[in-house]
Amino acid sequence: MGGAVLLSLTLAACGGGGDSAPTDPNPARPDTLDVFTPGNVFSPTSAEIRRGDLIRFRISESPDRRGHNVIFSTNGAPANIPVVKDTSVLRTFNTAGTFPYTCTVHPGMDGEVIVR
Ligand SMILES: [Cu+2]
Repeated sequence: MGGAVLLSLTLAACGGGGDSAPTDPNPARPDTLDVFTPGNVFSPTSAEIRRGDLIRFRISESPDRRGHNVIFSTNGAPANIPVVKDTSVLRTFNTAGTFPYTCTVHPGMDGEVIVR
């Protein structure tokens, strides 16, 4: 009995392999969409989701090794993300609208989230 519990805990801790992203507590709903930073761009540049869904910003090391941030510029947007690298950060969008954001480390590195 106790051995079975220990085994399941061990398996849970090892699950996911190399994916270090935070675990979605409800995989069916809401949905989570990944936005990557391949170089000094956000991809996809324009991410469309439904209200209540999440964006997982998968922020990698930038070519200049400074990392990236995500700074929103409109009301109703989730909290900004400070400069990070090699990290995934989840943000929930509970308000419909278009939410542009920028990385202030790299001028011109812009994106938007469209919430239907
Ligand atoms: Cu950047």
